[in-house]
Parts: sequence; C-alpha cells; structure tokens
Amino acid sequence: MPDSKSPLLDQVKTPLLDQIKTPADIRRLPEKDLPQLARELRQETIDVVSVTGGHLGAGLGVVELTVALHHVFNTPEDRLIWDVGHQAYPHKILTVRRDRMRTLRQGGGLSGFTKRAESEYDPFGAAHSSTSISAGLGMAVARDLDGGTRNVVCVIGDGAMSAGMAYEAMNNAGARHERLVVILNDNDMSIAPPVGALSHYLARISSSGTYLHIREAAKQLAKRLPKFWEEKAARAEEYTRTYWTGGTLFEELGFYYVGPIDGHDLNVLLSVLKNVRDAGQGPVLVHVVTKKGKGYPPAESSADKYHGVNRFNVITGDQVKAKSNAPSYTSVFAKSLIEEARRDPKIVAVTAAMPSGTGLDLFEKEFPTRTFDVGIAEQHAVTFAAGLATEGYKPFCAIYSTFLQRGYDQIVHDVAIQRLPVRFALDRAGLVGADGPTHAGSFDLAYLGCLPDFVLMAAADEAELKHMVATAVAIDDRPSAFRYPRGEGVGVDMPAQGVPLEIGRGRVVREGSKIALLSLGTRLAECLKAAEQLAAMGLSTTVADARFAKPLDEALIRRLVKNHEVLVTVEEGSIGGFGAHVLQFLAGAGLLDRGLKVRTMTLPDTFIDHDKPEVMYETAGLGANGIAATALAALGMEKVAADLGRA
Ligand SMILES: Cc1ncc(C[n+]2csc(CCOP(=O)(O)OP(=O)(O)O)c2C)c(N)n1
Repeated sequence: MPDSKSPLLDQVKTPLLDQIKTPADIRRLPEKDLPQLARELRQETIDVVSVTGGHLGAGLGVVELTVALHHVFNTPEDRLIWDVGHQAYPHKILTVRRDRMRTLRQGGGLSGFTKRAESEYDPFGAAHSSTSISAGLGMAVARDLDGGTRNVVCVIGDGAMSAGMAYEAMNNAGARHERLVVILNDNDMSIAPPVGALSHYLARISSSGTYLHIREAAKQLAKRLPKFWEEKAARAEEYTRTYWTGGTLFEELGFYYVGPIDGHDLNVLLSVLKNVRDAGQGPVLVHVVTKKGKGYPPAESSADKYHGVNRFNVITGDQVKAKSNAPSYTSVFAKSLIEEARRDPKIVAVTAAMPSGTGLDLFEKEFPTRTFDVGIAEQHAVTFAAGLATEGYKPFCAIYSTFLQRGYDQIVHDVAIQRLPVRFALDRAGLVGADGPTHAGSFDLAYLGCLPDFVLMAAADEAELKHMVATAVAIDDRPSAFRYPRGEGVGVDMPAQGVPLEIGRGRVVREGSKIALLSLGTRLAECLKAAEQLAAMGLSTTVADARFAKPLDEALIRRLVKNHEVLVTVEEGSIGGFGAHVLQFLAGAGLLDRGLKVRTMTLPDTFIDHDKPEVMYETAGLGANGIAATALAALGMEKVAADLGRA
C-alpha cells in the first residue's frame, strides 16, 4: 500500500474535475488543489474540442483564470461576463455543462459562445467582441440601484480592447463610482497578431518588467484601493513607496490598474482577485498576462495558437480537413482581388482583425503597403475606407456580413450619403453552421438594400464572385457590395479573368414557361434542382439569377411576370431583403393586379440555432424540396407540395 504521501496516490485518486458539480464545489476546494483542477480542466478542454472542433487556443489560455474566478467569486450570483465568449469552454465545463460539452456547436447542443438561454452562469450572451464592459457596467448600475452587493466581473481580451465600444464603456465607467472588475486578458494575440498602438502599449507594460508577485501586487492594491488600504494596512512604508505601474492609460480613464500579473500562476491570481473582490468603490482593471494555447504544444507553436480548429488528433494535433475540390469563396475573393490589384494600383484592402478569415492575408503578402488591418474596429474600418475613397483610392472593405452590422451608421452617413465608392466584400453571407445565429450573415440584403444608390450583388457561384470583384473595381461613382457565403464554391470552371457585369442585369439560366424561380446568390444550385423536380411533374420552370439585389433588373422581372404563372424569389437572407424589393416593384408597377402568384422565400423570421448547414437550410426551407414545394403550393397543389416538403 502506498502511504498517504506517496505520489502514486495522486495518480489513483478520483479526478477533482469529477467532484465539481457546480462552481460551489470549486469554492470548497482548498487552494492547494486548484492547480490540479486546472490541469484536469485543460485536458478536458483539449479532449472536448478534439471531437467537436471549435475555439481552443483562447480557452486554454484562461484555464487558471477560470478556476480562480469561480473559486473567488460567488457565481452565478456574482456576474461573470466573458467578452466574445469563445474562450468560455472551460467555464462551461465548470458550470454544470460538462456532460453536454461533446454536443458543442452541434444541432441541439451547446453553443460555442456564452448564451443566456443556456445557463444561469452566462449572464450575458456574446460572440461579437468588446461588449463585456458595457454590459457589466449596466449590471453594476442595476445592482446599485437595487441596493445589492454582488460583484460584476468582465473578462476582455487585448484584441477585443481594440474596439471603440470598450473605450466608450471605460469612459463611462471611469467617471462613475460603481464597483466593477474588468480583467484584461492580455495574450498578445487577436485571431492574428494584434495590431495598433494599444497592443504596443500593452506589450511595453508586460515586457518591460517581471510580473507582479503576490507581495508586490498586494502593495500595489493597498496603494490604490481605499478599502483595502483601511482594512489590510500593515507597515506604513508599504503605502508610501511608489510602485512602478504601466497602467497609466487605464488610470487616466478612472480605473484602478493592477498588474501585470501572470495569468497562469494561481497563487497570484487568487490573491489579487480576492483583494479586488474585497476592495471598495469604483472600477478596477486587472491586467492578466496569459498565453493563448497554453499547455498544449501544437497550439502554442502554431501561428494562430489554434484560435479555431477542426476536429483533431490529440497526440499529433493534426486537424481533420474538409474534403472538397472546389476553392473556398474566401480564397476566390482574395485571388480575384489580387489579380485586379496587379492591374490597378489604386486598389487597397481593409480588414478589421480578420486577415486570414477574409483572405486578405494573401493580398497582404503581395501588397503589404496596400493592406490595412485596423483591429477589431468595424466602424473605423468603414470610415477609414471612406477617407481613402475621397482621395481617389479604391478601397475594398472586407468584413463578414455579421460584423459589418456594427458599422452601419458609418455605411449610411460616411459612405452612402456622400456617394463614396467604397466596395464592401461581405464574406459569410447567409447561414454559417456551427457558429450559429450570432455569426449568420442574415441581414445585409435588408440593411444595405434600403440605401439609395447602393449597388448590391450576390454571387451565385465562385465564377460569379470573380466577375463581381471586377464589377466592384469598375463601380467608381458610388458604394457597392457583393456577398458570398462561408465555405467552398460549387466547383464551376473559373474564368481566366473577371469581367465587369452590366449593372442591374440578371441572367436566365434555364428557360421554362409556367413557373419562374428568381434566385439571388448561392441558392441558385438548389433552384436548378427544384426546377428539375418540377419539370419531372410536367411543370416547365424557368430559373433566373438576379445577380443584383439593387438595382433590380426590372426588365427581367417584367419578362418573368409576363410569361409565367408563378414567380418565386429565393434568397439566403432575412425578410426585408431582395424579395421585399421585388414585391415593392411589382406592386408599384401594378404587376400584382393580374392574378400573378408571387412567393418570396427568405430565411424565416427566427434566429436559427447552430447546426449542420444542410439541416439549417432544411429548417429554413431553402433546399430544393422547399423551393419546389413553395411553387407547387402557389399553384394550389398543396398535397403534392406537402409530400415533397416531407421528402
Ligand atoms: C465585432 C467582432 N469582430 C470580429 C470578431 C471576430 N473575432 C473573434 S475572436 C477575435 C479575436 C479576439 O481577440 P482577443 O480579444 O484578444 O481574444 P483571444 O482570442 O486572444 O483570447 C476576433 C477578431 C468578433 N467576434 N466580433
């Protein structure tokens, strides 16, 4: 029998993680056990993501921080808000969701981000960045209005700190007196290496000295936090000495700054967090330095620190690659833009912290001085591009459809009203699968289609995308946008060169006589399949690709209306987009008055939860069966339509 001091015993005793049913169990653990809990939590996080895929590097970097936060703070009564929420997998494991972790990002399973509906331990949902301090301040103010005492803790990354919203929140919080704890999780990474003056500033703070040790941190806190000073006063000299601190920026904004501290050293974390928890008034910023991908060598040594991964082999770190012969839309966009930029020196490209996601990392390799990564700052990206356009440059602002939502007033006020030729490349338009509704590009057709003079295109396949890039280059007197989905193209032959399309002209892809399917974007392939099904039932079907949501091809619509009994519009976007514009046109032109049967197919008026893309399309009814069924129902063939809908 090993005696109680034997290291062997350590190996055979029940894993601590198995003893954690709720965070209250973490609070019952002695501090000396927390490093072991952290080790197990890290391993569990790796194991989970190896089977589900998802965000890994960010979570691995906050394992110790997560354990420390739940040990020190009384969650869920104390509010813990994770910015973006992509680093919250360890938090989910510790907060009553461990048994469902392997359902992460799958249909019916856990979300890959924090989500209020999922757990009381997620007081605020996220997935877009830089919202945590604003939300936290709101909660802190509400607490004080209610006369409550709970703590509010926001954890925000250095990348997320590059967004204006974080400063708007700090500007507000710093001038108020609510108790609020902001943890700046500084891993010196965004998805790509971080950019901008703030990242240089943080790098200076954390590299120019060693981290604060417990004693130094205590002294710094004693000096800065009045309540701590009163309660924990020890020797007078501790409070008279001036300690070097690099947190001037945050202090000037009205925060007590504590740090930098080593975010993987549980002793320091626990000591500082306890002191901060027990401190008096006002906002506190704790600067925690961590390593993205910490503790998993393949992640630590990869360029993106395994920010987002496919399923992988835990031993080798090798990721399962999706099999496809077609290029991704992202790479088609990037390569097409590179070809255009070789011919036109005025073309420049702007990304908001997403160089690899948008393909602009490829563009940057060839045109480093014509590529601008502005950080997570979509609003600024739009107006910055507008400025470039005023001086005769041809800016391509490549921003995911969902993230461009954040720059909407800039699009209206700085670009559209001034009719500046900024080109918006809208990647991830439509449903996106595992990332779910926060990342779905559902609304761009609605929010851009209503802007006067905008040219708005949607690519039906990768060859069309190439032509649309060329078209956007040629549109130099007003704003334009082209949207394309996540993932691979359909495998069509690629043209040698992109050729500008005639503005506002669609194309007929298949001629028929009874039903007209008017598609915008990549649902074209499903429309063609639906046409086959309908033709097999003796219903001759035309399929047209509108190409432009704005300006509408009115001549094409008139022709379809004239020659067909049914017109169905199909788009992968919300209500209020292309179909709404077609209806508006039909109504205004009096074309609805002659018994025409019109149906508009859009995404449903709900936020569709994460799932496999094909399941999401079925849910949305935007597969071939759904399209054919809609046309049949319009013809009064409801029974056949219902059978097809069930097929
Ligand atoms: C508004 C917005 N723009 C872009 C993104 C895409 N995005 C997700 S995580 C991330 C990097 C965040 O960096 P940081 O806050 O430092 O967190 P880390 O992943 O390094 O832990 C980016 C750019 C986003 N989620 N929200």
